Amino acid sequence: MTQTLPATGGPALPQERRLVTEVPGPRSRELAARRAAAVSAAVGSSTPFYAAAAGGGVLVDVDGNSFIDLGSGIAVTTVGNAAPQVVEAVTEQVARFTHTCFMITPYEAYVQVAETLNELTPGEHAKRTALFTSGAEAVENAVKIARAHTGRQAVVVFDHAYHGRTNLTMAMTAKSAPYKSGFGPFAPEVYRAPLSYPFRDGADADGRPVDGPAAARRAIEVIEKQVGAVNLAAVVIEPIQGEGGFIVPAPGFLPALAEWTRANGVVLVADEVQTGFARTGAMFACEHEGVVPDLVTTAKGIAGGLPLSAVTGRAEIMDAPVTGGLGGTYGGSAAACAAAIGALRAVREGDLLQRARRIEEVVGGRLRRLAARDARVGDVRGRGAMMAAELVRPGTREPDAALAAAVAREAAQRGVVVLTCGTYGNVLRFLPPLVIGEELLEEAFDVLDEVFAALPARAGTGGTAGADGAVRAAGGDDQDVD
Ligand code: PLZ
Repeated sequence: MTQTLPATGGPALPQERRLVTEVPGPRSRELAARRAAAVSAAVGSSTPFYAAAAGGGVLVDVDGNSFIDLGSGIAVTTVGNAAPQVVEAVTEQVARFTHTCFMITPYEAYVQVAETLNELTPGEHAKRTALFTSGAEAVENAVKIARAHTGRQAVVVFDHAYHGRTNLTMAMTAKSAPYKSGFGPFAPEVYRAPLSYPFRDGADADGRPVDGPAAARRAIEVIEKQVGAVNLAAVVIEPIQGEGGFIVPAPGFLPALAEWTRANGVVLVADEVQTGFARTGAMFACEHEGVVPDLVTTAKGIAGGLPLSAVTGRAEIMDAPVTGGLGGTYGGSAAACAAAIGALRAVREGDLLQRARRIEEVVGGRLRRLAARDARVGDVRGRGAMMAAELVRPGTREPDAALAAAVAREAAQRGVVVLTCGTYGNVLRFLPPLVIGEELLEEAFDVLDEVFAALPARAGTGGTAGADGAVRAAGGDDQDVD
């Protein structure tokens, strides 16, 4: 059955869950067949349906089904899809000019975005910003800048880290399949330290719980013994890990690391690509612990869906590379900069920091209630509109990736888009657009409750499905859409 499609996206779309065909419907199946013949099989997708329009808290597919969106295109459409402020700013910009290349003929929007990020990122010191296109590119450039500033080469990253898919960032990303497997050799001088992962840290050799400061001591010991501060340009960390499983380090972990990097002249880079720009209920996740990084990488949410990324940080570090050393044809493109200016307007006009905090209450409450009656939910964590449930075999901490994949698949069948993540592929993550209506959000969790009730306790807990799912992972998570 075909439906008339809405002419535009944005918040004007009816804010409802509506299934008018099976999922995927006939038009999506047609597109899937064309895709199979045209698109590399190495590019995955999490949902089996094709998008036609999106806005507010919904995604509408080409068959007229309307899904509640708890993924925001992996934490990108924070201000809502096709947000009016973004659409207006981009439309106005592309009608004036589409491209000059900032490295050839500069323009005001780039400067304005830099000024804004300098003002918004943590710390009162003098700052500078450079703009790029993708999150991975921002991380690569942060490393280049830190190396130029320190004259050192080594980079420390953490267990479960995700920093991208380019050559340097593959080396920095922890998980092999699907991100790295078969793609080596990887960039040298990247070292991995243990993270603080409260759900899995347990106790130390003396039986004491590994709290934040203890986890930081453990990491610093590895860094000092295996790398040495004199060789170390940068420590790069996601203040809340994204793809690795929405891991919130124990309190005190980040501040202790920050103190150590400061004392040792090492550049602390906060990778806020996923956590940044209002997502966690603060403009940047570092703020929750009062940590002031030397450099911050941003992307995703900052431009309301257009490709833009940035490195922002201490002026003396940012100015260290030779002039012409940073850049790119599209870095800070005019349309993306206009979108970023619109997205920031949307955050302010919609009081979206407050919305993110409210979403934490609603989603956290729903997940804790689910965990209280279903032992397969081992841990509930996150901040703001970046919440997660880690799934395990009841009574253990053994990851249940197959269950996470089954929940996401079944939720999509019922009209709710839920993403998975985690090194073990067993984490459900919730990243709704901050503009989602509260009733719609509650409805999504009613559906999730139904899904958990419908999946018998033993379903999806068998054998190797988890690892298999990971190998065939789609963009950004371990869902298996077959
Ligand atoms: N740093 C913290 O979360 C992107 C992409 C997942 P790009 N994460 C989602 C996938 O399967 O590709 C991300 C991130 C953090 C860097 C990146 C990289 O950002 O814009 O995807 O390059």
